[in-house]
Amino acid sequence: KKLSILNEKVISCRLCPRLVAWREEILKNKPKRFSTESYWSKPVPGFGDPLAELLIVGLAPAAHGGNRTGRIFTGDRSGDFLFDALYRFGYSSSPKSVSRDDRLQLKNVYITASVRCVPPKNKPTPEEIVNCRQYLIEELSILKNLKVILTLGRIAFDNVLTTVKKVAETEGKHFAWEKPSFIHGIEHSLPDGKILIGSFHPSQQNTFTGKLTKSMFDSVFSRISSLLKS
Ligand code: DU
Ligand code: SF4
Repeated sequence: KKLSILNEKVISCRLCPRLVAWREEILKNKPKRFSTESYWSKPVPGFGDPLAELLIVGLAPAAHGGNRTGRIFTGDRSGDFLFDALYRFGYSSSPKSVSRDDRLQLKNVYITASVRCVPPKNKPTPEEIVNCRQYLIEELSILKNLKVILTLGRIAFDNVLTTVKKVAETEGKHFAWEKPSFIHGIEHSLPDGKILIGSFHPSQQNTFTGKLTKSMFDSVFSRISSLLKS
């Protein structure tokens, strides 16, 4: 319930003028295979199991992926790579996420992004990341069972660290920490006991070049499975 209220708020957000304008540009340049499709063309909310122990944080929706379908990591190659792994590890009812009404269900995982609107060149500005942080803060507070946060890419990793630090500060907890630097497979214990894991992002750029292989990604999910079991 709280999540659906939050998601309604996200969907109507227009805080970042550059991104509101960019989605209009995208509509003018649909690729042929989607030329007759009507695009979601709004902020893309998080999706998944409200009781999740695992939160996955990506970068931002893709122009012809999440921005088209309205579901995060859905309708593009990054999403295909992610949902295939989620299915094989028992988190998704289907290996392929197609659209908001394909009836796919996630179990024990919730997926969100650092920035919920598609940015030009997949590169949000620091200001846009700050604008969108409030929604991640709300998700972190609503998802009561979280034990592990998997971030995809450096931006998501840094954003979660900064977000957790800001939340702690607003609660009057001050702690000095050496900010861990991002490498694939990094595992870092957060002050509240959650475990933060960093993976390379499953973008085509990484998966087609072999920077992130299926077996590297599987290792990350194997590790998460054993963390959640213990
Ligand atoms: O209507 P709802 O049960 O709150 O679900 C909204 C949305 O979230 C639905 O499209 C499926 C997804 N979802 C899920 O993937 N896993 C769950 O355990 C519950 C909901
Ligand atoms: Fe709002 Fe986030 Fe979209 Fe900016 S990126 S307009 S803060 S939903």
